[in-house]
Amino acid sequence: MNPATAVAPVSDPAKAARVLIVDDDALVRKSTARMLSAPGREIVVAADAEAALQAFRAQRFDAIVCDIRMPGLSGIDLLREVRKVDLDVPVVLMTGSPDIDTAAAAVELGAFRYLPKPIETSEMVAAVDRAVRFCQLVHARREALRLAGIDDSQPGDRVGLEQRFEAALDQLWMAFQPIVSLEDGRPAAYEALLRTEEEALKNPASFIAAAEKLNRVHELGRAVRNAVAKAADNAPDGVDLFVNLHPKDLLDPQLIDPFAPLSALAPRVVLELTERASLEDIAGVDDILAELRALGYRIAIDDLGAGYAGLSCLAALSPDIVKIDMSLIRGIDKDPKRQAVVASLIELCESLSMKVVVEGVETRGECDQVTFFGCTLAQGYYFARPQRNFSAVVAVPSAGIVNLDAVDVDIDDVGEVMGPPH
Ligand code: G
Ligand code: MN
Repeated sequence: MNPATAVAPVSDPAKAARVLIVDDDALVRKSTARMLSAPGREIVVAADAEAALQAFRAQRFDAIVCDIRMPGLSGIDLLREVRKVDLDVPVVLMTGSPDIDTAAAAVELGAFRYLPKPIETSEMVAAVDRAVRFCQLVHARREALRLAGIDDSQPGDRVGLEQRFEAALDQLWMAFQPIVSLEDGRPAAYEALLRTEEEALKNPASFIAAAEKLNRVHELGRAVRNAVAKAADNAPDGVDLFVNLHPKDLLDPQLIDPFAPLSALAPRVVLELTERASLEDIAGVDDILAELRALGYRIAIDDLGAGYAGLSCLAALSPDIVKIDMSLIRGIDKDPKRQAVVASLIELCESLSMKVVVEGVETRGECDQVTFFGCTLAQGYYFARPQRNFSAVVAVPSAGIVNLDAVDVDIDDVGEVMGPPH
């Protein structure tokens, strides 16, 4: 490749729509560029996929027109690389030898069109015109969402979402937040919270929504449980681990497999099921819960007070532990209504032999208030944020800051305002 000729703008760079043409055949490159030149369009040509990628990384394009068979990286390889960073740019593939494999790959990677050569000028122009308009529509829609204050960080197309989801799974890790004993200020347990380094799915709610959209909830659940089992080696002795379940996880045979990695730890694990989601659609939930208990797991109902769990759900779960949602705790020291509700919840749960954990304690006042109501277990930023390690640094009103062990504090600030938990 001669870098001087590999990438060259051949029309006015000040114009709006930018099209990248990639073909190893100089004649095709030239004729395609000529076909597509038009006022208001900038054409950039590249003689191979490597050069195209370089150009693509340097500037935004509204469409890419690319030959499939080229020396070095193929057009399919180029499309795959492009999709790793850009889920929207339309790619029109051209090929002199159409076949099932490349056509299937083109579909899978979200190619915009797959055109067998020779390609009529009118056909090429129409395909690229449409591609450019689509690209502009996607950008305009993004802009509109942004104006409306809607977060559109979730990749739109399935291929892109799948790739992001894969990357998120690869970079999955668990944060741990202590559940503190209000009696002695020590962590009695830790809740494991889903985290990933993948930028697009950094918010755990988006990560879970992606799993739901792609029908890969079980895969995510297994990854979480395996990661917890692995991290448990570093957990202090004697503390329990709380692990969030998606309702659909209940239908995964791996959950009740005695040889699954988490099953070995079942006696020290509490599985949280959120009150926000319905368990009604889960067939045979009673039997599954019984199997989980037989393995040694305990069950908690999460976010109590934030969902719609009726008597039947509570009775079916018969949770060992009830976690009171943070919306009931927020400002409880100044709010007689919340005080009345939480006090009676604590009393009722205790009369049913269910342990209570209050969630989302952020201030000294909130902590004092729930302690006064007889609550003995609490979780929240007031004590510690979710962290990479098993943080032993907690603050309690009686003792002030308790630093039990020297630990590297690695504060995790991601996704603190979330939808469904995990
Ligand atoms: O619903 P669930 O309890 O699983 O939700 C846990 C989420 O709440 C985690 O993302 C965690 O980071 C967040 N969280 C934990 N403690 C607090 C807190 O004190 N305040 C707020 N706003 N969020 C918290
Ligand atoms: Mn939870």
